[in-house]
Amino acid sequence: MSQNKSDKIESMMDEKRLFAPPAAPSGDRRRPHVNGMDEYLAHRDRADKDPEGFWGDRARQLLDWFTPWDKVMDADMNEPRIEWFKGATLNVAYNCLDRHLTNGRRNKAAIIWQGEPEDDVRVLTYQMLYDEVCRFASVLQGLGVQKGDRVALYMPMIPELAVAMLACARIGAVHSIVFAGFSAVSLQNRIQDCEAKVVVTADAVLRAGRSIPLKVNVDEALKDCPSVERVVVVDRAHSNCAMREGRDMWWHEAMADRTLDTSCPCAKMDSEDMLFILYTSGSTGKPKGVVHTTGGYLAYAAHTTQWVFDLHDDDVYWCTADIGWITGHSYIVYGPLALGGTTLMFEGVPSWPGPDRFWHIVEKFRVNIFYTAPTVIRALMREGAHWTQKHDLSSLRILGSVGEPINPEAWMWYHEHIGHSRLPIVDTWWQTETGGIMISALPYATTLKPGSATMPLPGIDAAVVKPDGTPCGPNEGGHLVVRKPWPGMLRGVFGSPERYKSTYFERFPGMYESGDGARTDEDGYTWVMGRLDDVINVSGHRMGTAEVESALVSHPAVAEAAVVGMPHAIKGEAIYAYVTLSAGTEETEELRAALRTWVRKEIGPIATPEVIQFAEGLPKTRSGKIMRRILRKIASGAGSDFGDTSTLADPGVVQDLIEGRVQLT
Ligand code: 6R9
Repeated sequence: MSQNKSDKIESMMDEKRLFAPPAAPSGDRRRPHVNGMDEYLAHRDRADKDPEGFWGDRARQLLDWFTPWDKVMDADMNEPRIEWFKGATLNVAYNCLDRHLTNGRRNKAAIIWQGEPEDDVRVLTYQMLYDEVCRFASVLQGLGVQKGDRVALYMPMIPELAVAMLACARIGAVHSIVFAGFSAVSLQNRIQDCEAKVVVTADAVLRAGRSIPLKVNVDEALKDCPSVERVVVVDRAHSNCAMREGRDMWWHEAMADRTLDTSCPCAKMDSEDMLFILYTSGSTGKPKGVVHTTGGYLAYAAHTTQWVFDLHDDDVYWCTADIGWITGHSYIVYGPLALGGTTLMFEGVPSWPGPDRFWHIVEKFRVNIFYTAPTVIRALMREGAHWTQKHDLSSLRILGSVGEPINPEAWMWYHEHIGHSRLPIVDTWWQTETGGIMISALPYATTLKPGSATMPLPGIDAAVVKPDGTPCGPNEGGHLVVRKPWPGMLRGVFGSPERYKSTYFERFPGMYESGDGARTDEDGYTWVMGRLDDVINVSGHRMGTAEVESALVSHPAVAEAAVVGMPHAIKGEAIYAYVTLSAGTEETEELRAALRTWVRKEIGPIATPEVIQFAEGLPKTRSGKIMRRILRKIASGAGSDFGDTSTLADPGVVQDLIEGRVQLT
């Protein structure tokens, strides 16, 4: 464990402050969905005793099904075989759109979009969003996209992205969203892996006052993607990107076709049909295509959105994530829209044109529920609380946090300056693989402890276990696992059943292994410590060390590379790379800069190493395994206390590495 992590844990170990939940808002219409601890405990009790009854009821209450299921759950995590709502049929777009046209929400704002330029605001009512989705679903069908085909979405945060997702869901196509900050190489790998037939993109991304070309990356990626037949391009920035005749078409032209079938019927999907693939970093090799299916995922997204954010019909709800990550999938698009909520979608960055961008938007749209990441809080905290005081934040009711453990200092700042010392903060622990929130407070029920995600949601059997799978005692650190299946869990790693099994279900038979370390305190509160595997959490985003290493060694000057996480005040963790150069290559500042650019280009800006240390050799065991524990220690500034180094082939390298340590400026 790195210095950073142990510091964090120490400060969290001392954390004793308690914050009671606020009184419920008055009025029947605003009665919290889970009102008080007694209701919470009743749900938990029911879910423990009768999980199928509990989840069946929730799925029936929250979604419209074309045909009912034969069995709520048929699962065995040993195999693993996971099926939820077996035999039932439904459609995700129907649940997010069609049904709201006749239940009184037709003219309600489904999406409020704030573009980066202040005046770029679009509001799509449920009717308008429905019309757009039907049109684009017809466009996709016209391009030959059929049920089960994969469509890659590589887009900025614009409403067309949500439209494209729902259009895929409508016709049973599987979307695979690639974060627009990823490079052409990353895009290419993902398209190749899922064999997408169509790519939807935009000419450029508007970000921090600049227009960053995007379509060029698609052109680059498609040099070696034979599965892709057509590309649809949104003209976001009027940047005159190149269009390839016969392959590329403009979104606005395709949508203007008056012969399109604007009532495009919903495909009847089996509950276990694939809804989307989302790639995420693991500890080894290439990113994994996490597979989510229709019924269980949507039921779980809707269920958690309703309970954790207490979403009501007249709320304006804002999750600041990018839809390129799972948080945006579940908590900007699917969860809120399934519930008929109003979801705010934002293009841009928190710091431009000023560090009060978010607070300005909260005031502008009277946001009630605000969900963001600790890295954002820390960055804005550094700019000073006076930026928050310029705005009326009194509309806020609930605050949320996701992506990494929130350190108590950031929690307190969030609570005092954004929550005016009265709002609950739901710190939500979950993963791409879990589909939705797993461990979190419920805003009107749970007493909070800053830095703890509190307790598993009702029906979620999360536990901290020892390496042999038996439960840890109070405050004993161990592996965070889930011992019972839940509807939102992943159903596979695309194209790789072995990797699915070995990554999540092998080490602890019959349980789901999260890869995170945690402890449970004497009150049953969970404190997540971070990854136990070789995954770094940079600004709340997962980055596999193996991915960055493989990008580095693909550079001709590099012989060997080892990458670890180092503590970083804003990002939580940053990337520290140790690089051994090929014989005869000189260690220069130019090369250092070139390697950083190289990684950016290979993977994307989030993978850029903060520090590159040139090293003569790496600390290896006699069997050739790099001892990352030592590298992590050195990166975090330690000069001694390296634990047992007796298995090192050459103990001398440690001292050399300490001497060559690069200080952050
Ligand atoms: C939703 C998301 C998952 C990893 C996860 C853990 C870390 C996320 C957290 C948290 C502590 C929280 N993580 N939320 N750690 N407290 N509230 O972030 O998914 O991108 O797959 O990352 O993020 O380490 O394993 P994903």
